[in-house]
This record gives sequence, structure tokens and C-alpha cells, in this order.
Amino acid sequence: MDNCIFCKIVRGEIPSRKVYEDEHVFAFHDINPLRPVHVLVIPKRHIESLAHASEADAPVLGRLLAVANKIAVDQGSPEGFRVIINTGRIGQQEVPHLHAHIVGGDAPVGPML
Ligand code: DGP
Repeated sequence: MDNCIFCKIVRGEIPSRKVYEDEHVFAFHDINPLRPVHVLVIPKRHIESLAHASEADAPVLGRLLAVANKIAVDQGSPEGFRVIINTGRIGQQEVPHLHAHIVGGDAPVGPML
């Protein structure tokens, strides 16, 4: 998608702090971290949201979750993390390119996202 911010990040047209990349997914630090570890994992191919994903997207959805633990551990949250996928208006999704927030690190418990 030409005008999608996250597609531009995948193409390197907008700079990002990449932490992981494979055939299906790209991961980078959130620009506005809510916890010591806050990484976004996105499909390289544009999918607007989880509500727009289909059965054919199962491999990329699998990768999205399969890399979460490695990213959390690599980034310094070895004792656990949260995975959050905001979806659509009710889910308060701001960027219309499917993304999983990987959120971790020691921090006071409190409201998040
Ligand atoms: P959501 O509400 O789930 O759509 O969250 C979108 C997240 O994307 C939000 O935490 C901030 C992050 N974000 C938005 N634009 C950029 C950007 O240009 N670069 C990076 N690294 N993160 C961004």
C-alpha cells in the first residue's frame, strides 16, 4: 500500500529501529513506548487489521506470534510479556496495518493501551 506508514517502514522509506525480520514479518520499536520493552510485529504484506485477515493469512499470523517470545527475551523481558492486537474502531486501532504490540519489561502495574 503506497500511503501506509507501516508498509513504508517495511520498505525502508520511513526509518525504524528494527529488531527482527523474516520472510513474513517485520518487527521494530514502537515510537511511543509504554513499557521498557514495546515492539510492534507486523506482516510485511499489507493486511488492514485482524478483522481483514483470512484463512490464507494463517502462516503470517502464526509467524506474528511465533516470534513474540524471542523478541521479548532478546529485548530484555525474559519473564513474560503481553501481546496486544488492537483491531478496528472498537479496538482503538490507530494504524490501519495489522500489528501486534509486544509489551514487557519491569514496570509498575497500571492501565495499558
Ligand atoms: P494502535 O493503537 O494499536 O494502532 O498503535 C499504533 C502504534 O504505532 C502506536 O503505539 C504508535 C506506533 N507508531 C505509529 N507511527 C509510528 C511510526 O512511524 N514509527 C513507529 N516506530 N511507531 C509508530
